Amino acid sequence: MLRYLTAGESHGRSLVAIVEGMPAGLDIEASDIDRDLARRQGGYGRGARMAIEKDKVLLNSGVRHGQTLGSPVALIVANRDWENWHGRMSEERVTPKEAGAKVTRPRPGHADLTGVLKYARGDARDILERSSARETAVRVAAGALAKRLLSEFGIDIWSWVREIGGVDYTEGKESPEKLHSLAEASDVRCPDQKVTQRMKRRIDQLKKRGDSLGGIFRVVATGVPPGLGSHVQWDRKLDGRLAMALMSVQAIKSVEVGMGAEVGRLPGSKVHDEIFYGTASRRDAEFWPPKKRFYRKTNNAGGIEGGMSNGEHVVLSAAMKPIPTLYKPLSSVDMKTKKGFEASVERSDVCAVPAASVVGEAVVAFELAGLFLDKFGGDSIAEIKRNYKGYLAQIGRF
Ligand code: EPS
Repeated sequence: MLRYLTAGESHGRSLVAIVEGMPAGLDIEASDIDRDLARRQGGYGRGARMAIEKDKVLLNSGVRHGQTLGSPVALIVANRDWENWHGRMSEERVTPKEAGAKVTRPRPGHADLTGVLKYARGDARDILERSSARETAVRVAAGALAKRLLSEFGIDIWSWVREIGGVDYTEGKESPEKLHSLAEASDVRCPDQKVTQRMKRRIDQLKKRGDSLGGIFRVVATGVPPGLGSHVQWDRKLDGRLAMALMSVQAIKSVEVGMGAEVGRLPGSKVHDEIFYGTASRRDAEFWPPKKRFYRKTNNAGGIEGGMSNGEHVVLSAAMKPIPTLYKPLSSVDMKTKKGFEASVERSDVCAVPAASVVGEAVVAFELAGLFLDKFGGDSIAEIKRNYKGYLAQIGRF
C-alpha cells in the first residue's frame, strides 16, 4: 500500500512528508522534485510570500545513490520565511511580546473560526498555520515521486487552467501533452495566449478592488491501463479515490470526471462512449504501441467506468474557490470580544489557480501510483515491470 502523511506549519521550520510503500530501485534525484516545486510557486496573481520562498526538497531518507531503497522516503521542504517568525512560531514557551498578538478575528471562508472552536484554542494562528495551502508544497514533492514511478510505466500526468474568475477556455483537438506544454508557457497555465491575457486582466481588475479569484483546472493522465481501481467495493473505486484526493486540496470545492455535471442534463445516447475494436487513432504512450485494442471515439466518461480505468485518458476537472484572505474587508466577529468588525488587511495571493493545477497533478499522480501498485505491486521496480508485462499480455495489449 502506498501512502503519505504530511506535517508542518506555514511559517514553521519546514514541511515534511513521509511516503511509505515506494518500491526499491526507482531512480530519483532532488532535481526531479524541485522542478515541480518551482512550477507550483509560479503563476500570475501570487502574493509577496512567493518572493521569499525558493522551494527545494531534501531527500532525507529512503534514497541512496540516486535510487529508492523500499524504505519510507522522508521529504523535507524548508520554509525560508521561518527566519522572520522564530518568536511567533517557536515550539518553546516565549514571552507574550515574542509570541506577538493573538489572531482573534476569523476570516470568512477560512478554517480560522471552526478550528478554534473545535480544538479549544484562543488564537486562530494555531489553526491557520496548518490549514494554509503552504502545505501543498510538500504534497507536490510526494506527487513528483509518484510521477517518477508512473513514468516508468508510460503513464504521464498533464494539467492546464480552463477558467479564472469567469474567463474561460475550451480545449480544441490538441493532445493533453500539447495543451500542457502550451500551458507551461503561460503565466496562468492556460494553453491559449489570448485567453491568458484576458485572465491576467481579470486578476488585475480584482486585485485593484481588493478582491480575490478562483477558477477551474484540468488534470489528465495518459497511458493508464484498463483496470486500476475496482467495481467490487466503494473505497476501491478509482473515481471516488481521485475525487477525494482532489477535494482534499485546500480551497477545492468541486471535482468532475470527464463530462462531469453535464451527464445530468443529456440523454444516455449523448453520454455513453461507444465501444470499438481496432487501431485507435489517438496516440498512446510509448510503452504501449498502437496495436489493435478496445477503444472509444469519445471519452465523456473521462476514462473511468464502474470505478475502474477503461484504458482511455483519465480526465478530471476541479474548481477552486477564491482565496478567503481579502484586502476588501468582509464582515466577521471578534472571537474574544464578540463584536463585529471588518476583517483587517493581510498579505495574500489574489489568485492561486495556476499553482492549484500543479498540486492537482501531484495528488492525482499519487492516487494513480497507489492503485497501480495495488494491482501490479512488488518490492522492486524490476518485479513490478514483470507483473505489468504479464498483465498487458493477458489483456492482449503487448
Ligand atoms: C496562504 C497564505 C499566503 C500564501 C500561502 C498560502 O502565505 P502568507 O500568509 O505567508 O502570506 O502565500 O501559500 C504559500 C506560502 C505557498 O507556498 O503556496 C494561506 O493562508 O493558505
